[in-house]
Amino acid sequence: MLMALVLLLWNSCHSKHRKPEPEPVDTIPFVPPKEKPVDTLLTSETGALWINLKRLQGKGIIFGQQDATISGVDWKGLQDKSDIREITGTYPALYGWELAGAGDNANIDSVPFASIRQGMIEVFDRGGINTATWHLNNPVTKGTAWDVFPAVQQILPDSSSEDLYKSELKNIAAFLHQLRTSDGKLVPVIFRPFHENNGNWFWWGKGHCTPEEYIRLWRFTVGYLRDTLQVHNLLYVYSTDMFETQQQYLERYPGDEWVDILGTENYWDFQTGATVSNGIAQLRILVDLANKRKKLAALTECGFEGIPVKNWWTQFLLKPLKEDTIARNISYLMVWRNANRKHYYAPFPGHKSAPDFLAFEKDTFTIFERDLKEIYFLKGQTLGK
Ligand code: BMA
Repeated sequence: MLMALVLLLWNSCHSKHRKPEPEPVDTIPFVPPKEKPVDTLLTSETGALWINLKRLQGKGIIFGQQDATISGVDWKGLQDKSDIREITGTYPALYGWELAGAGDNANIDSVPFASIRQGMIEVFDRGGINTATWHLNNPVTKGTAWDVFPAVQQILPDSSSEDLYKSELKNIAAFLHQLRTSDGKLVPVIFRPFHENNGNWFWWGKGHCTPEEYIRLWRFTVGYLRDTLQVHNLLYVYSTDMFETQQQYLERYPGDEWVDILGTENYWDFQTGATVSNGIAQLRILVDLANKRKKLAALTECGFEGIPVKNWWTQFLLKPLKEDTIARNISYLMVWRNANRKHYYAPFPGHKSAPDFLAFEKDTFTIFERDLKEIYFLKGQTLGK
């Protein structure tokens, strides 16, 4: 009897210590990283923005437009005006700006940097959010961002044109350091360099640099801005164009410690009912990846040029997003600029989608500037450690 008990005990202890079966590689447990921004020395307003965006997750989607106060259909130049406000009475909550050309008087779309600076400060003072793209000219050929000569390998540290690239970063940093309000606060910016990285139309895109080169470029850019040039008012967005799988999305991902927001850009899938579910499927992957990593997710560019479908805003964009329990957790979406009567992505007074856009704005799930509350203040919460 005693012997049987001893044997039983031995067996059970022993089996507990049996060498576990090796885990198949794809089930290695995922250890979520600590919740902290890329830059732990963020200014308090930038840190508050990051935390408050997290608090807003799932409560609504922030709506943005590129160049919202810089140009509209039939007008140009920074004004207290935006086509969106003409229709809804409020500005978008998020404003996109183009920083390529920093160091010169004007950006690549001929917008003076003095106006960009003033506009970004005004946005901050009104409680809106600024985000910036950087269609940096090809640093080697001096062609545009669309000149796909493979420059990345030549601008990486220890390469022939390293200094050229560093001087571009110094220009960007100088601009960002000057983004100060009258009471000395630095304006936070959600920075989205080297976007649509899986497309082949930019010099940093697929086919013009390897994933390893892209990743090195990204890490160098962030490290140089943050640690060498001491820029502490940026949140960093990594963004692809359309993709199909997690693996594709992550092909050029530089790692969790280098990214705050996971973005994607998709102009196609939301245009017709036939493909909307593809767009939603990608956002589901994005939100899932972001949540696991304690990051944010965003549809960093989308839209329908000319908005030829009159109920596009509520039926093709908002409805599918709102109805999907996962995709609805993206933090923001941004449509592109209203440049002229051919190239525009938001309605203007008299446009056939204007009434639907008004309904889109009135919906409780969209966040425009008047709906944003104290995004730069923290109430009893500090940055994650
Ligand atoms: C593109 C177009 C161009 C512009 C570029 C960078 O999509 O709007 O006219 O130069 O973005 O802003």
